[in-house]
Amino acid sequence: MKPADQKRLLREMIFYRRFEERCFEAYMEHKIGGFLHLYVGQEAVATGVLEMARVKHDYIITGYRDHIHAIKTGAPAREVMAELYGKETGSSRGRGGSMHIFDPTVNFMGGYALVGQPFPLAAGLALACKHKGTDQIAICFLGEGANNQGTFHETMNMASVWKLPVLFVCENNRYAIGTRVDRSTAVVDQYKRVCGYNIPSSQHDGQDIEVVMESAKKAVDHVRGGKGPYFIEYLTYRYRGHSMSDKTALYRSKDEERQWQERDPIRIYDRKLKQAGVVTDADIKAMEQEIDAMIENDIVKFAEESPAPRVEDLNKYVLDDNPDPRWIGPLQNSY
Ligand SMILES: Cc1ncc(C[n+]2csc(CCOP(=O)(O)OP(=O)(O)O)c2C)c(N)n1
Repeated sequence: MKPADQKRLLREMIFYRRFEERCFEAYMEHKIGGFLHLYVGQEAVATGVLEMARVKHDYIITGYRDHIHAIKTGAPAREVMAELYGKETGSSRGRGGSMHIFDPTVNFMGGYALVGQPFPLAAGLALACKHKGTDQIAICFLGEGANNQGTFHETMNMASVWKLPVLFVCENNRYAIGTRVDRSTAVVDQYKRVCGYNIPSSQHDGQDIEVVMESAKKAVDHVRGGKGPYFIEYLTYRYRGHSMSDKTALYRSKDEERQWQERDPIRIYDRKLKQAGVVTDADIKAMEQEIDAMIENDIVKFAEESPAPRVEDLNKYVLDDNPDPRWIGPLQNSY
């Protein structure tokens, strides 16, 4: 990879971290309401996998921890922030909030609150790609907790039988809300769970973006090459609680948190890039300052100054005869 691309990826991960931390602050200021699940600590997974996808071409879908997946797919960050603020300019016109970011103009098919819901939707998107005969694939990101849903098993079976072009990315951050994986799941290594469906799979370090990219490339090539689904598991960790209603995370030890923070994805990568002479401490400092200014003066400002949806528009976008004009083109072309 060229040094300019390495630098760009480091910058992206720093941006995603700062974006999420700024969301935390806005929530504490009561600017953002409802649910908010932050992605801090897991940045290398979405960044690395989607770097290997063809974004805006492939279909991307995920659960409620979705802001960064949407942005990396190409949804404008200011629209994602405006969505969190519940504003009319948001990705879902302020109707969805944090868990329902949706932007079909870039083939980002959501953001879903129900655990396991995206599995069959991803299979459906992959089936559409297969019928259309394009080289598009569907990529479905979900946590390890979702793998205990019935939809997981139903989807794995059909995806395998029909050899669908779908990549399942399991972000194993060890906890489903407050339940550690070994307390809920008989087979702790998630990648082993799809053997019964004859789906090839592998498990990797999710904190080192280079490892993520290398493994994701092989998985994407497999799926795009017409060989059917692939299931890839990344071992990762969320630093914050499950959501804003879980501020203390008392179900895990401080020691464990510290050990994972020592394997911080941004630190791992910036150390590598510094050793390779690609960036200096001064470059990183400058990046952070530029990012913070952009988040404040562009992204947050846009969200704060945007109008709220009007009460008169309560029914807008609810019925089929009144769709959002922004979405008609992309959706019609899709199906
Ligand atoms: C169908 C359904 N059941 C239960 C819940 C409540 N719930 C929300 S998040 C969650 C845990 C999911 O954990 P995981 O899939 O590992 O994702 P993570 O939060 O770790 O990213 C549960 C049980 C839900 N949203 N939907």
